[in-house]
This record gives sequence, C-alpha cells and structure tokens, in this order.
Amino acid sequence: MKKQTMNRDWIATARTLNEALPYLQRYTGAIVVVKFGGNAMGDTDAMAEFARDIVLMRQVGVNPVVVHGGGPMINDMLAKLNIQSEFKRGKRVTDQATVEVVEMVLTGLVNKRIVQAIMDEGGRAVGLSGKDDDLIVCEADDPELGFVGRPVECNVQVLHDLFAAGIIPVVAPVATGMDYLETFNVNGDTAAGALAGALKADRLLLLTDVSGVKNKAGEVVTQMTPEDVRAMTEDGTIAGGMIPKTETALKAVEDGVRAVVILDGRVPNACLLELFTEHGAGSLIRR
Ligand code: X2W
Repeated sequence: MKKQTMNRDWIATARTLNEALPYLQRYTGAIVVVKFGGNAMGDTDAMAEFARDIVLMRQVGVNPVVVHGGGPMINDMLAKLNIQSEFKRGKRVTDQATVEVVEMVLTGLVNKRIVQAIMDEGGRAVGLSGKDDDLIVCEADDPELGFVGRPVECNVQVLHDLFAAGIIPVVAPVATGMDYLETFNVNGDTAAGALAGALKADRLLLLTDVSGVKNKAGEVVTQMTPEDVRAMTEDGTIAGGMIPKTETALKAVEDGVRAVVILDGRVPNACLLELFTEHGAGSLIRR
C-alpha cells in the first residue's frame, strides 16, 4: 500500500517537472525581482522555504534579486531603545536616531539572515544596501517624513556583475542621498519597484500577506491592466495597505517591467507556483 502511494507521488512529481518545462525555458536568463517583506519572514521555516525557492530559480537559469523589508524587526529594536515611531501614509517618520536603527537592523540583522538562509540552501548570495556602489540614490520624499528617501537614480551594473558570477544579490532598502552625506530609509516595495524598473525586469513579485488584489465581490483578480488598477483605485475597490503596492506596480510597468505580481508570500512555494506553473498566483498587472 505504502509502495503504491509512493509510486503515485513520484509520478506526480515527474509530471509536475515535465509540465514546468515551457515555463523553465521561458524564464531562462530572465531577471526576477522579489520583494520579501518583514511580515513574510516570520519563522525560520518560512525563511528557509523562501530561500529554497530563490536558489531553485537561480539553478534553472533565472537571475533573481531579493529586495527585503523588515518593518517588524525595526519596530522591535526601536522599542528596546525606547524610541517612539509612527507611520504616515504607510511610511515610517524617520529622524536621525531612527535612521541609524533602520540602517543597523536592515543592513545588519535582516540582510545577513537572508544571505545566510540562501547559503544554507546551497546558493551563493551577497548582501548589499542601496549605498553599495551607489545602487540606489535618493532625495527626500516628503519633509514631513524626515529621512525617508524617494529613489531618483539606480546604478544596477553591480547587479549585472553579480548575475554574471552566479551570485544572488540581496538588497536592503537603505540608500545614499544626492550629496552622499545623508542616509535614507526607503520603503521596501518602493526600492524593489525602482530596481525592477532600472533593470527592466521580466517580473517583479511583491510578496504580501494577502492573496492578491480583490474586486468588489472579494475575489482575487488574476489579471489586470494599469487602466483596471486606476479604475479600481478611483472607485475605492483598491484601498488601504494595497495602495502603495499597486502604485509601485503601476510605476514599475511604466518604467518597463514586463509584469508585476502581487501575491501571498505565506502560500508554500509562492514564487515557484507563480513562475513555473500554469496556475500562477495572486494578481498579475501588465499592459
Ligand atoms: C520601512 C523599511 C522597511 C520595510 C520601515 O522603516 O519600516 C519606510 O517606511 P516591510 O517589512 O517591507 O514593511 N521604510 C520608509 O519596508 O519593511
């Protein structure tokens, strides 16, 4: 009985691999930017599973770039240091003391945890922030927000160099200012969108903790054009925390990213499902 079950499992596995062939071929050499948010990294198992998906992508010839967040980890450290923190329009108001903590937590703790997880799964990863090789140069987003940056220039040559060496770049959303003195805190989605645009990426995957963009009936819309997104935002169907994600998606598509997918990072193997099966996952936005 057991043997029979095992046989069926193996047959199913072989069929899955076989069905993945056209997708594997389509994505050979493709650039896929993946935003991995702080809420999605929760436990070690989720981190390991994410890392495994990324290593598999690299193994089959995709060039993945991981851009991470770490909002909850920044909150924990600020609380330990008794520094108050508030958000305005989805972005953290960032004074000098806060930006130092943001840089330490994102480029130190969080970035290296992800690098280590990828290395543990047999990949090669190098961590960098927007400061390294001037990858992301910012200006102040809004005077009310302090040191929150809006990317104005992305120098992505270093990412191409890492792709050529077979290395997976892991980017912390901390950036340099135009005068090279300031440090800016950049929203993780914004940083991922800016890099995907500069790379003219084939896919930008925004991993979230909801199943995608929902219509009025509460169902996930699997395919949308920028016009659909604008209409759904105007009539209030897209609201709240989804707005920064769809805005990032619209800008990325405008900048030349082939498609953006907003998907649930808590679903096991979310990235693989999206890229290598006909089912896809979440909401895909493209022209
Ligand atoms: C974010 C950066 C981290 C981030 C922050 O300080 O929390 C701004 O709000 P998640 O986990 O993706 O939310 N920066 C300007 O984006 O983290």
